[in-house]
Amino acid sequence: MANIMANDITSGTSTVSPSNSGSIKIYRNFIGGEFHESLSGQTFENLNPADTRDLVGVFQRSNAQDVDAAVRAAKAAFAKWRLVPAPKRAEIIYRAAEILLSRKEDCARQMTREMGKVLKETRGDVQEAIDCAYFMAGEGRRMYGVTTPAELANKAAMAIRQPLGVIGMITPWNFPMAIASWKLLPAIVAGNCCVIKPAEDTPLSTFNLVQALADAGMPDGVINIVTGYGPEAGAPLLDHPEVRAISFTGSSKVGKLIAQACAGNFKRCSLELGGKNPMIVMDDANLDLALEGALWGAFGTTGQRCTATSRIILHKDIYEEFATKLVARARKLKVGNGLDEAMEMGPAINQRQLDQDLKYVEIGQSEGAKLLCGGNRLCEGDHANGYFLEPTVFGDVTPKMRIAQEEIFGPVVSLIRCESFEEAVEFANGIDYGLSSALYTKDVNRAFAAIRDLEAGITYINAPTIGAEVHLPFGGVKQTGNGHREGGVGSLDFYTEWKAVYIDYSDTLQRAQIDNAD
Ligand code: UN1
Repeated sequence: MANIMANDITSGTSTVSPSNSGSIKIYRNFIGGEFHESLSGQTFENLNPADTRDLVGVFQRSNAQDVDAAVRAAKAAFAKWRLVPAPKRAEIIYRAAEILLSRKEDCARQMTREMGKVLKETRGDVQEAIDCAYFMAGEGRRMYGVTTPAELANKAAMAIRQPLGVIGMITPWNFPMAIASWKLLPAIVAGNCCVIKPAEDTPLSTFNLVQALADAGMPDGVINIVTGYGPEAGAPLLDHPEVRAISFTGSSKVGKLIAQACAGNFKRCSLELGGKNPMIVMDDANLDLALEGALWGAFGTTGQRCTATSRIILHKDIYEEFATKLVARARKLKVGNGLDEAMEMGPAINQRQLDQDLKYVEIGQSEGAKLLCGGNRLCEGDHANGYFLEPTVFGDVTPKMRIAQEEIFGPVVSLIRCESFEEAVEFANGIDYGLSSALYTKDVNRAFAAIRDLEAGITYINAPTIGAEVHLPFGGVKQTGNGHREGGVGSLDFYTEWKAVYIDYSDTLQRAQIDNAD
């Protein structure tokens, strides 16, 4: 099988990183089972956000010509891949799951280096890809369609799933392997071929995932990787006439541009966008449990999840107690390089994200919220070369403040006081987004009312807003997306076309709606 990992390049070049002991890894685009340098002749560096002296690798800065080559390779592979029986496609995915399992620790460590989140979490990210692989391998043996009686005698009717062709994927940096797996695995089990453009901050984890598939026997060209920046390497995928569908996870702002580009040529497009996820804590809740949930939901992954708990709506009777306890615990969180097992929270992904977090700290203060803890960049000692921010809690936030409305994507959480359950639900729903939501209560009636009334694609009862499992639908309402779901069987709906099939075995012309009308 093609080894798609980097060739070790003996250095001597000027880009050698001191912490890489004289050798750097250069990764090439993976196209048609081979490695190609970008025709742009340019590369970019993938740096560790916890320590920017650590160069993870050098990747191709691709352009439209590279994308075109990848799409052509995918199209050529599709001619054969579509004819491989789905259970056979699934066997490759199953084997890839086993391979990934054996490489879990290495993949997690590499992911922590490129993405920053702590090892416990990167192990979880790799595990999510493994789970997705096992699940999608099962789908290869199901791929259920529909058989149904025809309205005419001696006629059979059914609906079957068919692949689309070449799918373009643009993936984010926060779950660099899990989210790539949510897209790639249902796509290929259904018989499609893919071109994936991973986020420029975290391309290595996509290589690690695709390497496992290649080692498991995936034919050349079924998945192609083109690295680079959105406008240069992502945009050409949107415009390419041979790309039948685009799957994107990222910001609502970019999602709108993608939807517009796809609308122009009727390209199917799946968008997983922002969130501003509320956790409601009622006066009857187990407060200790809610506190653990809040810490994990708000500061896990440094708040860089679309599902992160970014608003905590507290019943007025428990507000003070909860706020005091949360602040005490947030102050104690160990922030640092995720490769150190003792750390609980890593850095922001890059300078731009850190700047955005800091900007919202200012915005929150200027609009009258009370900064209860955090808000500062950590830049002394071990933090000196990374993008670290203190876990930040704002109190006395009102529902229409910008920090309660806009996605920050950092370790910044807003506490909002409510008078009643009804008001909490109103606040929870009073935003543009609708991805995840949570309610802490012991009252089963309220729990079911919340499940019914919270405007979100996901509702947790007595658990924080993060922690989706791969066999359930993942996605949201309102500005969070355009109605598609990843995960679960439903994800196949995006990656397949339904074909209706009629087989008339009557040996006569039977006209539907006419010959059986009376
Ligand atoms: C994301 O928030 O970007 O549910 C994805 C979760 C993870 C996936 C999160 N399983 O938090």
